[in-house]
Amino acid sequence: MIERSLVLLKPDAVQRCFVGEIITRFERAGLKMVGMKMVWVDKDFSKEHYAEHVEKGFYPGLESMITEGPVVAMVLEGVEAISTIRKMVGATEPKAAAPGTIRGDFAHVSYGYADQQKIGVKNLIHASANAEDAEKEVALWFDAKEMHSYKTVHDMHIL
Ligand code: IDP
Ligand code: MG
Repeated sequence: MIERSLVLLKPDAVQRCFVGEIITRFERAGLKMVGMKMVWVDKDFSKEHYAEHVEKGFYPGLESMITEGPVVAMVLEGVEAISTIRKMVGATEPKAAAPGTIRGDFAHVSYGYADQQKIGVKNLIHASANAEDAEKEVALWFDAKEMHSYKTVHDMHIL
């Protein structure tokens, strides 16, 4: 039941200096960081990561948004981590994201606004949607040697 998920703190999160606050939420929940690095995504890599969206109308704005500055990429590990992290992240549209979620607490914009501005909706964070995506995304972003197994103090109490 221990899962790994790819989490990206998108350029808006990095530029708004919320990296620490967001990582703290995952640390407090006892999720373990098993990989982490800063990456400036180019257009080709964006098309690989967002392959399912490339043909959609909002893709050009999404590509500009994800390539406009570096992201912090992480692999987080924990019990049923994929769905737990998605719950902590909240709904895709910040306007709809519940208070207490990362997107609901740190943003408020709507799809309508993002589409009018022709930008991807700035919602701070990406997290793998399901086990199949997590496996693909972790392999796309991280080499095996960039990931680490170690014990945290949480392991004793949470697992
Ligand atoms: P997710 O990030 O919650 O998994 P997806 O539907 O996979 O959401 O969309 C990927 C990203 O594309 C979103 O996080 C958001 O930044 C952007 N996006 C999705 N739908 C729209 C839209 O309708 N307008 C503008 N940007 C969008
Ligand atoms: Mg998605």
